[in-house]
Amino acid sequence: MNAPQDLRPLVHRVVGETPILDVHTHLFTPQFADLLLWGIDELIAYHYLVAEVFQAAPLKYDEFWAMPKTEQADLIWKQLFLERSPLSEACRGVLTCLQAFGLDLSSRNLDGYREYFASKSVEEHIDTVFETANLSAVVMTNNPFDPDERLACEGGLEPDSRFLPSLRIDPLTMDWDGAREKLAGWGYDVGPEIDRRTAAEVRRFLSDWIARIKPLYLAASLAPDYACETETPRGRMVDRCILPICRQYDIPFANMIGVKKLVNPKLRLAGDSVGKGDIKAVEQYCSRYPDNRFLVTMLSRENQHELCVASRKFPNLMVFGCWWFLNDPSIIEELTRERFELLGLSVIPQHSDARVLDQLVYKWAHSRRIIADVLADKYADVCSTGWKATEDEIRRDARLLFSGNFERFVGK
Ligand code: FIX
Ligand code: ZN
Repeated sequence: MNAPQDLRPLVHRVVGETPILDVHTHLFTPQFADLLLWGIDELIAYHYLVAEVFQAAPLKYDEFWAMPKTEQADLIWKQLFLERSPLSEACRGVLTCLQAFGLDLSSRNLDGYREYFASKSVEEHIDTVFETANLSAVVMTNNPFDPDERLACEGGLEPDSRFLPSLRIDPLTMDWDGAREKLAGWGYDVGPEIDRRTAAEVRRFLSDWIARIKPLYLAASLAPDYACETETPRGRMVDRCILPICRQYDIPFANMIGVKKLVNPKLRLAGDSVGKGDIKAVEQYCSRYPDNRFLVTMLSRENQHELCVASRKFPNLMVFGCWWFLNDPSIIEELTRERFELLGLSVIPQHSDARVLDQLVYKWAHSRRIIADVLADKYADVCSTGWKATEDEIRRDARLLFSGNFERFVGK
């Protein structure tokens, strides 16, 4: 039998050439003006690096937060890049971006890097980033409870084929008392209990926003104790409001399970942490609501294998991404291997979670390389039997992973 094909170079080329639809980001179209973060100071002052600089240097929270973004970036650059090597994934990511934009990393001249970004318009930079990262589109996180976001899209969303909408509704599942005050202020007749009238009004609120922004999915981040329950406020919200609306508009409910909000509030956005979720919640929702579709990502590494097994049991469950604290090379490789081995190509292997436009460049450069390596191993395994994988088939497979599975699952 002739030697199995060495497909590795071909797989890396095909994966690199396959445009990606990034299913979860915190990016915005220019319609949202300053809510779209970009440039070197936002890159360096990313909350991942904020957490790391407080580990590295004796800082006072209030003093740090009182600094303008450029001073925060100067301090982080000094502490994490100059006074020690930038080895963390978040630090490395900054350097990957600068390299991709053709900047001289040997200079380590932050003001010089700033001049590059200052010379660009946001529209021009969006083109540069999407082309460099080879993205077809990103899905935004559109939160109607954020006052700035509401203002920006009160009149509806200007369609933009590169920035696709999702509707993010955490306050409905995490803070009903806070959410209902806002809903009442917006003219929805809601009360403290999620009874028949209030549930109908919450569904009206969701319908109004689905009409306004036409989201590809509804999404909520959920605490580790998330459970399939019907008699708690959270359970009633999901059972009586969210899932019926998702069925009515035929869109998935994206569950991001396992976040512990603000374990250190003084770190603000950097203060969230992780907790192991209960896979029973995923199994029971998928089983009890067969007419709903669930996009699921879990934040704890300890939930990943059982999430893969659950996905084998329920066609209405699609696993996505290596979320947040899992978005590191060693864990991306581990998760991608077990997913391909248990689910074949029926998975959305990654999302970027980018909060700063430029991060698309590094998050996808790093992930593409790992996913391509694992894919090449899997093709080598099957081709060692004498099976042949053609370039067209590898392109077909890559398209499934990087856009097709998601587009089919959301009905795009
Ligand atoms: O809930 C989420 O969408 C999380 O991804 C964010 O809250 C988190 O801050 C983040 O950006 C992680 O990468
Ligand atoms: Zn996110």
